[in-house]
Amino acid sequence: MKACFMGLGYIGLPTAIIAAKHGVEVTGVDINPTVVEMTNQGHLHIIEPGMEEMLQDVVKSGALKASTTPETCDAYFMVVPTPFKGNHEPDISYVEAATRAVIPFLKEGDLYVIESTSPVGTTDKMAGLIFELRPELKGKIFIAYCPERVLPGNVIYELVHNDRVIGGMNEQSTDKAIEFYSQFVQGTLHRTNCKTAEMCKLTENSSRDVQIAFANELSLICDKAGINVWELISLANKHPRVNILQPGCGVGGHCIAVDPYFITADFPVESQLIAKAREINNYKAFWCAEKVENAMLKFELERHRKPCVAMMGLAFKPNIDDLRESPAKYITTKVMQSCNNANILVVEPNVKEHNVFKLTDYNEAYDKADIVVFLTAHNQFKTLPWRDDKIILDFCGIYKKS
Ligand code: SAJ
Repeated sequence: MKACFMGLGYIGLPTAIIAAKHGVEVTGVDINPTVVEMTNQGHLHIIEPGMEEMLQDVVKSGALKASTTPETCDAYFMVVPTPFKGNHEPDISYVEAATRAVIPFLKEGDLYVIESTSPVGTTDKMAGLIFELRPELKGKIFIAYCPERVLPGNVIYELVHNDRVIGGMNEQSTDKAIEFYSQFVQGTLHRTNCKTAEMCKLTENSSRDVQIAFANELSLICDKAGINVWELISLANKHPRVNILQPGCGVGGHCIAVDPYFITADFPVESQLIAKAREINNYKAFWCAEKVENAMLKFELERHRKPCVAMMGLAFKPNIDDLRESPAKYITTKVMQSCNNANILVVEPNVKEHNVFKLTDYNEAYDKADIVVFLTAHNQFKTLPWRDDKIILDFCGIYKKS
């Protein structure tokens, strides 16, 4: 079995590696020549614990090779990004480009799978494109949608052990895709059609976004009411049927802050709650920035000097180095702009250097700052003792009980 993975990013590369490890002959394709070169040299261009050793194994054994162009295989997987455009409309141009690139190689009996998070109807659209250009393949190839569900940082485990949803264009396509994934997935493979599988991925991430929005809304209410939101949530969660998530400084990353828009763009009238959740989670970041700016103003009025402010964390969630769509980065930028960058110490212990922010060690920043703003709940920050001589704005629950 020869498989071609179109896209060697955070999902495509690990999946290609795991498939290669399980006996599939894999060609990994990426438009970025640096990614291709690094992969062929056994260097991982993404950060994922344990993955580089696996990459080296499969490159050495010849089970995986990378290229900037596809080649003839038996199965083709589209694992490219689906960002959104300025107006929050999904942009499926990468999926389309990847599909166009493999169309000339398709032959009878092949499997074509989309893994990229996609708006409902994308698989049908791509099938239309394939059969428009290769009408002789109608009814002769297998087409399915199979979204990934892995959590960055835990990819090796989750790629193998998570259940997956597999939606074929017809029963035979679902069978064929299940046959492929069974080679390395130990979780249950659940059958459905492609539209349901597409919507399932969007539903999973929208569900989490809505639940976080509820926690963030509670945090705004509690701030006004003078209630510790962390204590409140922990008490409410003692109810056997209540399970509230944690508030933070907003929702970031390339999945939960993006995917709900794929529903709201296509179903604007029906998706009221999903759209509102996006608004609340975006607003939370704006609200945090305003809180910091107000605290700085108050400090200056009371003490007749400008405060030194430590912005603790830039990553979009704890204990990672990923800054994509990060609310912490947005808040830090907004606060820095409000004071012409004066006296702001930026801290991100998981990143060595940044081309925009000058980074300061977290102990040093905590020590120097008059106002300390906790944006991301990194483990390192939890070791810092509470200090009464500082103004602490804890947006991510470092000191849940204080
Ligand atoms: N967050 C909160 N409060 C919480 C939990 C998360 O504010 O209680 C924030 C985080 O700080 C972060 C954002 O939400 O800014 C998203 O983080 P996350 O850990 O919830 O999710 P991601 O984006 O790393 O990964 C998600 C996962 N989806 C679900 O949990 C439903 C993952 O399984 C998916 O594979 C991934 O999206 C994806 O690729 O779609």
